[in-house]
Amino acid sequence: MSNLADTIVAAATPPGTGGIGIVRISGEMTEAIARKLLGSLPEPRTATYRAFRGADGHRIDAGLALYFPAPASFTGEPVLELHGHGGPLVISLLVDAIVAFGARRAEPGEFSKRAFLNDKLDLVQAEAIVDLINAGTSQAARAALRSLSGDFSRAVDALAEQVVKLRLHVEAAIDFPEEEIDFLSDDALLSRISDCAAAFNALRDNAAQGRLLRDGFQVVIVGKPNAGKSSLLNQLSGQEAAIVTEVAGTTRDILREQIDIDGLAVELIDTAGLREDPDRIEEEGIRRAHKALANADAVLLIQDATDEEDHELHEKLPVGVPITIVRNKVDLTGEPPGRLDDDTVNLSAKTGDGLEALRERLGELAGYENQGEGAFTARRRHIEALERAAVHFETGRTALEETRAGELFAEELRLSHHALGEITGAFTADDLLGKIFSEFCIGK
Ligand SMILES: Nc1nc2c(ncn2[C@@H]2O[C@H](COP(=O)(O)OP(=O)(O)OP(=O)(O)O)[C@@H](O)[C@H]2O)c(=O)[nH]1
Ligand SMILES: [Mg+2]
Repeated sequence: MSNLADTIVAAATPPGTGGIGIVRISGEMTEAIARKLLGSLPEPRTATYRAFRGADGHRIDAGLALYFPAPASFTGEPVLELHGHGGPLVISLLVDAIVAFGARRAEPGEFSKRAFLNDKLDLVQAEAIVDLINAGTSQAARAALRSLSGDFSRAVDALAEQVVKLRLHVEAAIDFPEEEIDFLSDDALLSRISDCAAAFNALRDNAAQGRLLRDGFQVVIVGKPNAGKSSLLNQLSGQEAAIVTEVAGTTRDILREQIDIDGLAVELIDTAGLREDPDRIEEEGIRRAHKALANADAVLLIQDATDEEDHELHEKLPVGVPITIVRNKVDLTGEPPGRLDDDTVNLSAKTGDGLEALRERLGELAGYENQGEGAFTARRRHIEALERAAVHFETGRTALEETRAGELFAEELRLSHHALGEITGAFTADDLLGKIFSEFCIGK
């Protein structure tokens, strides 16, 4: 991404109309631009009502100006916020005028990237801004806020420090080769190793929960035509989201509805009924159903309890994803609704009987425990780095046990520490930074 020396500008409020529209400027030229645009520099951190004027002195808008001198600003650079009227045209005219005064239009995530480069935020915190904005449940929002305030980063840093101390311990021992050392009889070392292993496990568990909170849990509903997939989607979501008819092959496209199970965002995906010899449109629907299956965290296989032959689909489903069999229409067969065994639920999508058992099953499958105040959000990127760090740690530990020599262990600990540093951005390659921030919106 581009030069830090540039002064950047973007609308900070979303496109469209609103009572207030905010334009944000950051960089070295901010003061000079403020003088031209507002006539003079406003008092720092004080809302000041001003006219916003273009290069030829004409008024573009008027509103509140807020000036934050460096380094006490979001980006760590001089920042000016202009709170004007929230119309797309007036905002774009204001941005044009600021560009004419010498600023450049910001790229996606560029304000947050500068905050990161100026040590205002670490990477986890920068990502948490996006997670907070996009949070789908109140729990996810609170967890994102906890990541933003540094809870996750502190946990990662604490683990990294344990790894470093362990490495220093090992290296100190290697540095005195004249003393015959047996690492495996060094009790202090062994207890450090097991503390470290426990800390890895605890953080991995928390981060996995954090990722669930952020990304939600995808549940794909499949089954033969007319089994009652769309009826189930409607019942679970409490809305008439999907069309339900007695015609086999009603649903042809993918339908998504989000529900909340104990604070976890669960995305339900209704699909076209799977069968041989479909028509052209249905064929495309079935192709999409298979695609949705490939990304599923769990599958609900809906069977019509009144139809004895409805059983052969099971073998065609992807392996490695938990499948729950939902025997629907028990209002017609007279079977009792509820859990039959671990992965079979009897219910009626028409009356709603047995639905609670299915919700309970979904909660179990997600493996989500509502941790209340302790939770923070995490991303796939964090989980992957954490896994790599844990693998280095375990590889080193095994090497130590097998060779009784510390060198390999020390090297693996160095790599483990490095992987942990990628999470918060202590060690991060430029291309990764570019990738992370380009996923942000412009103005963030
Ligand atoms: N009695 C009874 N009828 C049901 C139940 N669930 C669904 N039905 C009926 O079964 C028919 C098909 O339901 P849908 O929900 O459209 O089934 P689907 O699996 O989405 O069907 P396609 O989209 O065609 O693949 C409709 O007439 C529903 O009213 C149930 O639990 N009991
Ligand atoms: Mg349907």
